[in-house]
Amino acid sequence: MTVPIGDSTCEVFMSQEADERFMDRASLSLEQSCLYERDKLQPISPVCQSPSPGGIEMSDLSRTVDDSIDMSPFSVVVVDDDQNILHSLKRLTRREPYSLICVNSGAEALKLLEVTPQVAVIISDQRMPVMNGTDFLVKSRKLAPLAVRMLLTGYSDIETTVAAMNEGGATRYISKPWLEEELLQTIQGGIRHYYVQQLHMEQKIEFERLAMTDTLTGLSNRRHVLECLEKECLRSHRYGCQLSLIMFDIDNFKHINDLLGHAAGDDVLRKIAKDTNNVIRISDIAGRYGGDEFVILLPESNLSDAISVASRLLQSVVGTPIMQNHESIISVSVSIGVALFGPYDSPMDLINRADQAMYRAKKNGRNRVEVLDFQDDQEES
Ligand code: GH3
Ligand code: MG
Repeated sequence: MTVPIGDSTCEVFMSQEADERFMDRASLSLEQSCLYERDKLQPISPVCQSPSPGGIEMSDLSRTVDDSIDMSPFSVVVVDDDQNILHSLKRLTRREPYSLICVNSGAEALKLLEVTPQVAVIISDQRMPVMNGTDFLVKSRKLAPLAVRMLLTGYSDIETTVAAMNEGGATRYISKPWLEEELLQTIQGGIRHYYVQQLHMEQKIEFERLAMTDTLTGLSNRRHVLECLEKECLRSHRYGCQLSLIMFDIDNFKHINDLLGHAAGDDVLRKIAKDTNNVIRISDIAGRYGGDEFVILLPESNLSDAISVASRLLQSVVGTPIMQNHESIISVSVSIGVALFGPYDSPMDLINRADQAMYRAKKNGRNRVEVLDFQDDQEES
């Protein structure tokens, strides 16, 4: 089929089972109409499991992955200015589970990479007019950093191959003419390698998320809040932007634990976290500071912005009591301290000031908001 990309079009050839899925995705992401031409070529024999004698494999993480991964969501992009090569590859991969997308030039391939998700393998010819394979592979790294890159060429000299690998990030070299079974295996190996890399990336993101999250409430943990505080204080010093901090603590929380049990106490902590999320902006950072004590960091906020967030939180907490076992109602309140960051403050000065304000709220009867400006310190001292 022909897919329009910008001012030009590209030929997209896909294996039989994958074409409809790709049509859906491509038509959605390209937001343009597509002309669909079903090819009439005959299927070839299924993949053979023999080892690959010719291809150079720089690294093979894929061997650690179960051979049975579902390859149908993945795409393989082939770039070659020779139409016959593209037709042969189309025929060769007709029975393969992944989508094979063929384009005539590096420029078309780059436009395609911008809108195509899950490109696992990029196979490029070396000698092409305008943009050669190495230049294309170098540029493709920005758009599809995890994709496995392969150089497919009939004219190999050592400099070209080295450049494609070192600069273009190619990890496989396939010579023309290719051995069919070897090429199919190499592509599948590339997809498995991509899958592993993607998995590692997802795990890394998940580990990072867990390292900054309080498991009970899902809010930021103390460490992450302090890291953010440090950054925001630096930003405030550098650019002179306002920064406020709210610190609050649940009133008589020990009572709740003693009366209704620790599990009910945990429910209260989760409920308070939910109330907090409901009153803050996306740019605010809410965290559990420890026990029943929470903080909200409010970048680009002056005292009156922070007081209004604190008041909404106070209302939200007392206004929505928790039902326990459909019978008893747990009424909770919080004492809130609000503080403004001063031009000569350190991060801990801001924390201490908010803590002082919160202590005042406790002292003055709980379920209330107290405020401390940095000028209050100066007046007091
Ligand atoms: P105050 O109004 O003065 O704050 O009184 P309080 O009873 O809330 O006193 P305090 O803040 O010192 O009590 C904190 C309690 O929070 C003590 C501790 O057992 C309880 N706590 C700390 N972490 C957890 C937790 O993860 N789950 C539960 N259920 N309780 C916790
Ligand atoms: Mg408390």
